[in-house]
Amino acid sequence: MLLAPPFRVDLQSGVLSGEHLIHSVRRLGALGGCFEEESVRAAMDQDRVVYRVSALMPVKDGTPGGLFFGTSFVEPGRVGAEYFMTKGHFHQQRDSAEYYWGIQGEGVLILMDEQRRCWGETVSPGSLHYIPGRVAHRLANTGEVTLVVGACWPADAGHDYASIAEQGFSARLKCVSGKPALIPQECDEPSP
Ligand code: PAN
Ligand code: ZN
Repeated sequence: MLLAPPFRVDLQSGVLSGEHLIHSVRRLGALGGCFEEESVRAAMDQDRVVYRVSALMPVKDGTPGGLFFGTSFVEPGRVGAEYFMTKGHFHQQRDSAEYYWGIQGEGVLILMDEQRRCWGETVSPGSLHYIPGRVAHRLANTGEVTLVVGACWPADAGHDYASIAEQGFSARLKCVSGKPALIPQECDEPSP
C-alpha cells in the first residue's frame, strides 16, 4: 500500500503543511530584556513581528525517541545596532543536540557553551549546523529579507529560556560599520 506523505516541506520557502503543526509568533512587545538597548526596543512598534516558528510535533512534547521538525522565520531589523534575533535557549535535557540549516536569507547562529564561551556560524541557504548538547543557540537576521532556517530536534529536549533570560548570552551580534560583529559583553564578566 502506498500512502501520500502526511506532511510536506516546501523546499524553497521552508513552509510546512500537514497536521500536528504548531505556529507561534514573537513580537517586539514580548521581547523585553532581550536586546541590549531596552529603551530603544520599548519605543518601537510593540506589534512588530520579530520572528515566527512553525513546528511539526507528530508526537507528544517530551516523548523519548521522538523528533520535532520546524522552520523559523526571523524578520530583518535592528534594535539600535543589534540585529533582530530569537530569544535563544539551552535545551532542558542538556545533552539534546539539534540540526539547523539555512533556507533563505542571511544570518548568524549564535552559540554559547556552559562556560559562557560564545561564537557564531554564518547562516545562508544550504548551510548546515550541528548544535551539540549543552550549547545555547539563537538566530540573528543580518540581511535585508526574512531569514528562514530549518531545524530538527529531539521531542524530549525541552527549552530552558530562564537561564538566558537571567544571564543572557556573553556576546551580542551588532552592526558595526555596516557589517555583523560578535561583541563580547564586558558586563557579563564575573567581578573579582
Ligand atoms: C528552534 C527555536 C526557534 C525559536 O526551533 O525554538 O528558532 O527560537 P526560541 O525558541 O529561542 O525562541 C529550536 O532551537 N528548537 O529547539
Ligand atoms: Zn533548540
